[in-house]
Amino acid sequence: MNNIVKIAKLFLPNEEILDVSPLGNGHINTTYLVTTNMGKYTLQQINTNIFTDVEGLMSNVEKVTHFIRKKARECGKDPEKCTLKFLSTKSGKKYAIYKDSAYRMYRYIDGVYTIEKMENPESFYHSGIAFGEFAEMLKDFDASQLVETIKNFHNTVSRFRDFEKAVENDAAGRAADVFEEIKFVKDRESFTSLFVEQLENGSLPLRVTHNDTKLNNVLMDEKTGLPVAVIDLDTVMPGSYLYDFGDAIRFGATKAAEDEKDLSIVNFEIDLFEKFAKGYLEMCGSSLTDTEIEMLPYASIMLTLECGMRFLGDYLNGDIYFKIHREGHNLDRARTQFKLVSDMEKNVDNMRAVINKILNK
Ligand code: ADP
Ligand code: GN1
Ligand code: MG
Repeated sequence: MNNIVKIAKLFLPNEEILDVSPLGNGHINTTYLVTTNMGKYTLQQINTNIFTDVEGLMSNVEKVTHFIRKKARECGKDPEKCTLKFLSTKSGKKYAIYKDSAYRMYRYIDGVYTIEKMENPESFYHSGIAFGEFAEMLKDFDASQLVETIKNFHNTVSRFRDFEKAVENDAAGRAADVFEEIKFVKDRESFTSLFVEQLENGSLPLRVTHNDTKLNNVLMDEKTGLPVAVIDLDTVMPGSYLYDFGDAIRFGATKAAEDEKDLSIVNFEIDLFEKFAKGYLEMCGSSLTDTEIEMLPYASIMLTLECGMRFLGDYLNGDIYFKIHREGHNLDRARTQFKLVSDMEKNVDNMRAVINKILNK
């Protein structure tokens, strides 16, 4: 922790660091809560194996948070609380390099909590509102200002190719033991091109999207349970509303944790789907095209399948991307995703009926 104190000082030269403790449960960055004599801050080590262009990344999040603050002011919201506010170092940069690693610091938003597992359905409705509002706020953001922080992030065709390579290379010697799971993905190859083709031929529009709409990327107010801010903005880039909708459903439309080992309790729940869809569509439904609306049930399946193949691919590669906390962690995660995909495939009509009900169609 000594190094962390030194790094914190690069952003806070005039404050006394009283405490540093680990924060949150993200799979990518390493996050700390820093308490000083003047206030609280979040210090993050950026995972530069994944985000190789730190300059481009920080320029993206600066532009996006600046834009959100402006929008918040326009509609009478507290601009200091509704998004991340990054601190500068002495040299005026929004990040610091220390021993080959990149760090950034932002103001800690106090009085909030994040949800790691769906327990209260109402909070899923509220996260729908948060991500729907986020989409609506960024509707007129000029996408050409953003660099692509991770190439082909939700390109499921390229994700499938990466998966095939992981199977072929079998770097950790694990492929033979997960034959069933590999087959599950391979059986769905033709499905993986559905959105890629529609984006290419223009039947789906390109939007500015969050791209990582996991429930724990929304800060909730401790007192009211209402959403305060959407965080983890590293993957904000041109994308599709279907990515944000599908990824949120993937994580929240089940009461089971993403890494639950007992698959008998991993079930897709249509009532939870309805909660998120209602919040999301109340905020941005009028901006969606007919094709986007028609594709929402498939978005749930696509993003869940994509995440499952990323987890399984990482397991095969020897756990080099997602942080793991136990042996077989990525395999457990992949299995929950595949169980949800199977459930969702049986629920396409039900999902469609829910969407139509919400939109009064
Ligand atoms: P990762 O990319 O690793 O998921 P995040 O930016 O999502 O990184 O941060 C990880 C976790 O840290 C979040 O899920 C949240 O619980 C917590 N966290 C991050 N920023 C804040 C903040 N400003 N206020 C309160 N909690 C935060
Ligand atoms: C990662 O950073 P975090 O934990 O919010 C990942 C997402 C996955 C998610 C699965 C940059 O999200 O794409 O859907 O894990 N983020 C990145 O839980 O790869
Ligand atoms: Mg996160």
